[in-house]
Amino acid sequence: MNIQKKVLLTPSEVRPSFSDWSVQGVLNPAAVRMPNKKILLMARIAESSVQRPGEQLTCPIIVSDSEEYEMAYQKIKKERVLKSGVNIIHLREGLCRLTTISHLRRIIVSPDGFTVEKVDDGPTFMGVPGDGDYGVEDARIVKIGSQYVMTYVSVSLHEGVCGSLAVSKNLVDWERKGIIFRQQNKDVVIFPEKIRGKYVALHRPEGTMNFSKRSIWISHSPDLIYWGKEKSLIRPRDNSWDDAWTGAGPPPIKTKKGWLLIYHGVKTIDEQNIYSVGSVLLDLKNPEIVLARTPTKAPLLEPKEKYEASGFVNQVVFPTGAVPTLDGKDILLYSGGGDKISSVKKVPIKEIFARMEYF
Ligand code: MAN
Repeated sequence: MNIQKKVLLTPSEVRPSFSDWSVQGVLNPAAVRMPNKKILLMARIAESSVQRPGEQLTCPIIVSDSEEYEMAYQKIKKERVLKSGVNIIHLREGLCRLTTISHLRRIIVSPDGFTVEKVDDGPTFMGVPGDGDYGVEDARIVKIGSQYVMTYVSVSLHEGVCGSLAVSKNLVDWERKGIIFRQQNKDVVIFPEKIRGKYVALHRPEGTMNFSKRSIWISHSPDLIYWGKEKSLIRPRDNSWDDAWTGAGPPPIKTKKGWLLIYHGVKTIDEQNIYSVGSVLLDLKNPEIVLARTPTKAPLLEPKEKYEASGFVNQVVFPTGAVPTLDGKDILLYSGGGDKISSVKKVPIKEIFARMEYF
């Protein structure tokens, strides 16, 4: 597929929150078109604090719920570490800790979607105790009526990994509404309008007692806060690029043919997780009906660019924002690459439809 693509931001272009911290990733940006036609991204900035060799690990934890970004440092003795990965540390007592802490930062992009015009100097939206003590990650933004609705992953001391919600009228001031999908849950996206009188979301329970593989679920709500009437909808498929687990990408886009959802699917080869991208088409009136899906034989996009094949985490293309171009012919797909950079790809909508298998 011949598509226009570009790395939008790399860690060195983002100022760390504290002078002795370093930015490891500017990744997984939410994207929404603003009234002035420019595009706003809310990217996840993953940072690490300085580790002093020989000492115990220090793990930052947010301790202030004011607008100050105030940290304490939990000290973890090396003997407590069972297994330490690039982005996560498993402790002997069964708990885990992250090697980075993330906040969300606002970035303004030109109307054509390809030029970064401004990056905020410091955190725009960060965790607070109980809502991301260990950070906030992987936002998605959707406009519902006159309100912007942001879903994100909150990683908290007592609540673990949850799907949380904040709303805004102006994309500057956000009102926190708290956890909407309790632990363990990620990749929450909300449809841009009510369907049959209810708000509809897709989300991905992580599970702890796993009887099934992790998949994308559908859920309904009268008010965006209380969710129910749930079921698993878009599941991993055997012998496919998405055979390990699936998770929603950006919020679904309304098209004449149905709701277009771009999602990520993972395949694990020799302990290496490979994050690729596919799409499904859901019925406009009843999104529980899947009309079409990218076939099992090949994804729509694979992590084949250099900045996706190797990064902070290798083999990852992870779309989180999708904005139609002004002429409506293409989708500007904003993704994280290798858990390190943010990229944009201009994908013709026709191509996405042509590459799906219709049921
Ligand atoms: C996984 C990865 C990390 C993320 C944690 C917590 O380990 O997705 O990037 O920080 O989960 O959400």
